[in-house]
Amino acid sequence: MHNGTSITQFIIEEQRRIKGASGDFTSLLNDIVTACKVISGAVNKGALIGVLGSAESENVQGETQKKLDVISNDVFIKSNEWAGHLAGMASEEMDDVYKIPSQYPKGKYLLVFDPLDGSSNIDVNISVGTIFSILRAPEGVTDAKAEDFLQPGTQQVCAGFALYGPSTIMVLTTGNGVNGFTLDQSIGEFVLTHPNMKIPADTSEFAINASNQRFWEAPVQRYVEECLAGKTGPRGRNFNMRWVASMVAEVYRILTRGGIFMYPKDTKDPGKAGKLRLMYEANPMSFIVEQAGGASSTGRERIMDLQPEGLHQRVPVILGSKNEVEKVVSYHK
Ligand code: AHM
Ligand code: MG
Repeated sequence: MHNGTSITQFIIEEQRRIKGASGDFTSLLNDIVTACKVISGAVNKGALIGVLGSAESENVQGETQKKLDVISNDVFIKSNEWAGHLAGMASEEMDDVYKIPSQYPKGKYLLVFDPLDGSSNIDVNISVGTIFSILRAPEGVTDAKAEDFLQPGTQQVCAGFALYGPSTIMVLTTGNGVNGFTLDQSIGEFVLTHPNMKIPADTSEFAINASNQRFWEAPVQRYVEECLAGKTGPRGRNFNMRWVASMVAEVYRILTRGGIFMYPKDTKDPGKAGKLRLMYEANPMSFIVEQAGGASSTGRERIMDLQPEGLHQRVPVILGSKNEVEKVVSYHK
């Protein structure tokens, strides 16, 4: 027996505070939690059940899919299509909107997700995770099209991610702070272990893929150079650096001890504004980070204010401890 609050209890108690809530949202969130537990199990068993390695297919962005990318996407669809809460789903691993099959009832929410973020790390046994965002379907829409999903991040009803690391952790926000839950494998339930997570406003830790340095713009060059100069440089203190190449792991670290994460605009591929995708990476993570007291920007504008132009649109991402994000933004002015 655990003595803490289970995620089920937590979600139901949140629902009670919302007047007139039908329970639809609670039930949707429960299905998402179940999907994450299934994915956690598959990730954990890895080579034992033959799920590592490439699926020998490509997704819409031309990235080679891993077997676990495809499996996780299927798990998310199967867990969430049947219950009648959704008018459509969209994911990193599917070119177009996933229509709810005709035999199932439709609902008022839209679900967008990255089924397995950081999948380049799967085969080397480094943390990966699932990111999701819930939006409301526009009034009267039961069979959502791509344009119905293109709502700014400020419209998100809920955002969360599961992190499959040494522990499996679920981080959630519904716009009322951020809470973290740890999966107790012995009872198969997430238990509230990190209530009201807050990102410290200041930090001496930054995360960026330095192999792209020659492609960065001047403001990011300046910021990183000043951090690297340490105690005798303009910042007057030493900075530490981390790069996991799993956004879920970086954001969790920042929620735990602060930090700044950057996948900025660069000139590596002039056709791409950044690497990370707005709808199922940048927006949900921005919602979580802001709810924990942090900030999130492209360097030029608040990410959650962006009007999305496509399901798989890429954006520059600079997020984390507020004062550092604001410093990088000020260098862009
Ligand atoms: P993915 O969704 O295909 O895994 O890509 C997103 C990941 C992020 O988790 C991470 O921050 C970034 O890509 C790492 O990119 P890089 O390999 O260029 O350092
Ligand atoms: Mg991803």
